[in-house]
Amino acid sequence: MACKRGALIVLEGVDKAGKTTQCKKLVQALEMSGRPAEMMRFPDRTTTIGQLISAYLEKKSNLEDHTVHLLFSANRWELVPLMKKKLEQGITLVVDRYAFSGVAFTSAKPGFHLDWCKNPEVGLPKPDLVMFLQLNPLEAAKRGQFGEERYENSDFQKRVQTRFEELRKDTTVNWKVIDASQSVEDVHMNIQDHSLNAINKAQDTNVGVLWQ
Ligand code: FDM
Repeated sequence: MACKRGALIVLEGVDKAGKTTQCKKLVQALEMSGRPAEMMRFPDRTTTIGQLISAYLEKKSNLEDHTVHLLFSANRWELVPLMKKKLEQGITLVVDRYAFSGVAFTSAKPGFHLDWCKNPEVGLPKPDLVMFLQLNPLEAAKRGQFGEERYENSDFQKRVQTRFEELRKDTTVNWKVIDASQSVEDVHMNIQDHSLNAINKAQDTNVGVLWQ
């Protein structure tokens, strides 16, 4: 490796847990401390595949459930070359949702098994750290109503939460659970600590391979 690689850091969590706010704050803090960092989010709605997904989420189109699962996965795969390049350049990537959302959301639908859902994600770059922003449904409700997009209802979100719990049992992934009911600043400090650790550890290792 010519320079020390960046770390792949993922934030996952239920709706209203503050993932996007925290991703932005983390990138800002890393940059301020002289560590190159960029934010990414999945789905990335800017690509051709991402636009299909976006129309589906906005309920402007309907897609068969297996098909949309594979599109979400393809949307990650199409960005892998760019992600690898940036990591090699020493840029830390802070990612808002990743394969874990992919598996948790689809497997919350009737008739979907976790293993089938994981399959297309096998081989993706493995995050050095996955932080799960934990917020109970009552706290989440206090933060406002659900929006109008697909999946934004409490019954479905509860099933998604259960699937995330299942995924967090996997010790091959470096999960950290963050109490998202704390203040934005306290959550940020917590996230920053874990991230600095992961960045230091990642520097001298190769990027791992997810679920393989
Ligand atoms: N989602 C997100 C999936 O169903 N599969 C995936 O692979 C990913 C990354 O899409 F409801 C769902 C999760 C959420 C929606 O919303 C994306 P945001 O607000 O853009 O994160």
